[in-house]
Amino acid sequence: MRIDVVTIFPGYLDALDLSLVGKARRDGLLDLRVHDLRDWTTDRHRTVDDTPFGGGAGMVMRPDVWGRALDDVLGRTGGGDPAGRQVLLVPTPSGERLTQRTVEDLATVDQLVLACGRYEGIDARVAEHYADAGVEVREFSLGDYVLNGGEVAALVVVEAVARLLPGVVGNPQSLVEESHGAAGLLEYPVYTKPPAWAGREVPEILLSGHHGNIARWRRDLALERTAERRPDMVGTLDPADLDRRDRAV
Ligand code: 6GU
Repeated sequence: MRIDVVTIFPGYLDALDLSLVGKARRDGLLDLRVHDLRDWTTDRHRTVDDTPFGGGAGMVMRPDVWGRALDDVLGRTGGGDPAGRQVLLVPTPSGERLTQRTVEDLATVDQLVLACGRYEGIDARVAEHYADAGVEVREFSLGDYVLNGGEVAALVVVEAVARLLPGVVGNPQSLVEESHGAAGLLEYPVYTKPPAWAGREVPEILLSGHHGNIARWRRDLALERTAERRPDMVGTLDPADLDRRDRAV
């Protein structure tokens, strides 16, 4: 998969050289390219923003600069059909909430482009223009709080998507039982050695070697945790699926 990130702070994305994402890049599983938006400016000051029409506080990012950058990165300059499915992702606190379901879908596309806005955001015509040109455009938010720009959201998307690409996570089984996975529950608590620490013992059942009882205990705790911490998620569970999974442990 190819992922392009366009930002005025390319250094923010340096962390993507590290850990599993860095290894995926070096192994050729992920073609990640970070671009400086100012490379597409034409004036001496390398201006990317201007004052908002209609008045108000702050600055808005100019559509002409973004248009040149995105045409290049999406391969829409110099003719020729761009290959495959392209998704333009625009991080913004006014977007749709990003979920694991969306991330799973994004992991199947050929090219993801992240357009990181700063200030009060990007001129609204940019998203409309690329949607009209046949690019899937998704404006997304991480949650109900405000960040200064889209760079942290780009880090989030790259990491969440990259770990779903074939070969990136060593043991694919670790993708199966996690929070926000197919069961629709938060993950159960986990423990490792030593069996006693700070006066606390690991739950005895985990040392019993009885896999059936352990699976039952883990499912009970996942249900309890989800009900306590995320009552909103409980409402979305399908009772028939809950029963089916309950009978399976
Ligand atoms: Cl995606 N961008 C910004 N600027 N703020 C956010 C966000 C995104 N998600 C939550 N807050």
